[in-house]
Amino acid sequence: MDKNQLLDQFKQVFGVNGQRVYFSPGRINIIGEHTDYNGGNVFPCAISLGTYGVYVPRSDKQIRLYSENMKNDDIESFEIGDLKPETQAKSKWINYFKGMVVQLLQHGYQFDHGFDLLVYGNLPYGAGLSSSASIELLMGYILKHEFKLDVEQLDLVKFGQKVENDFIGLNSGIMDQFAVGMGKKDNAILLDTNTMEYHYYPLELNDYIVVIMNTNKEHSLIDSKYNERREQTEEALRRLQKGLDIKSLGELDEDTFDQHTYLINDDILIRRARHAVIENQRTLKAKQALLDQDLVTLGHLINASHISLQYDYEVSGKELDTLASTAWRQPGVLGARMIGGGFGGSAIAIVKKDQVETFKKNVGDTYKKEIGYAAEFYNAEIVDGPHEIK
Ligand code: GAF
Repeated sequence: MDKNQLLDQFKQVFGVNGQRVYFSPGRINIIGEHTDYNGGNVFPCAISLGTYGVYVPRSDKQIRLYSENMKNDDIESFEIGDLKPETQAKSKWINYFKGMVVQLLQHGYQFDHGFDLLVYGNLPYGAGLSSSASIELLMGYILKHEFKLDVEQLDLVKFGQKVENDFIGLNSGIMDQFAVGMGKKDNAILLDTNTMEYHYYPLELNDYIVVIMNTNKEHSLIDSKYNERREQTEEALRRLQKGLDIKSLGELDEDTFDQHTYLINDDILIRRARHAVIENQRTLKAKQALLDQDLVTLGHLINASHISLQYDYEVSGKELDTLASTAWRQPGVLGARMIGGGFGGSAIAIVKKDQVETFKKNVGDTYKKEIGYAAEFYNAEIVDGPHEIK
């Protein structure tokens, strides 16, 4: 839907003209998966698929929300000051919006009136492209601008993570909200989640582009083993701390880790922690490879990331493995891997521009044959974080 269609739809739903239209991106991650809650590095970018919001103020204290993506015509609403998450299944989607209002209220920000908001996402839900962070930061950005709040963008990012942790129940790290909130056109962001230091690096891939491959297997991280993985790496860290003076797995290099696995003394926990440690090292090497324009090495690191997520971290699955391994066999492919939490969702591949169409056809055909339904492909366009659409 373009801006005019969104405004038309707003008029039809709310009976008045929408005042402003906002956009918040989704994200991909070049490399650095399941490292963000282990004090490691991540290397994500914001993408042009995301969430739109059409806004008009109200004179009362109601916040009313309508989603173009829900399969019903219900307008959901809540009163500013109502701090409890929605529990009814049909209303739960508004918790990502409501959670952000609650976070801001809890941090002392005030809203003297409500508003109507129509939202529309072209980011497939459950596709591992961070539709939830996109929504949280859309709401944060709208609130900041409409109510002229003196709040740093980085604080909105942190509030978004708190919404996931405290309001939704997902013990996620900060990567998704950071990538969405701090996104910069044509750049990947290297974030050290230990120190929160970050740098932008132009994603210069010359004759290559990033292709997003959506398994169309919806994943819900809440129902998945995401929180369990986090507990496992935390337990491995506690055991390592008996002999090592470290605060996170991200502080370890490969050799030190290998010399101390006896402290962990559990095969599964060792594999989980090994992924976190080595993936962090891979992420730093990938940043260097990008700087050196050594795209072949970048591709190898991306492939190694998938293998580690598949075998050591065990967050992949038949669908993601089929996409990655089929992609690896195609001409003009430098690397491919699953991204995000896993168990479904999306993968990425770095593909030579003039081979992209053949790539999509070949991978699409094999996927359909092996999995039984179609995957979807998008060319990734790297964009800025949340903004108003003028
Ligand atoms: C999900 C989480 F929300 C992120 O914080 C991150 O841990 C990611 O999975 C895995 O790298 O997207």
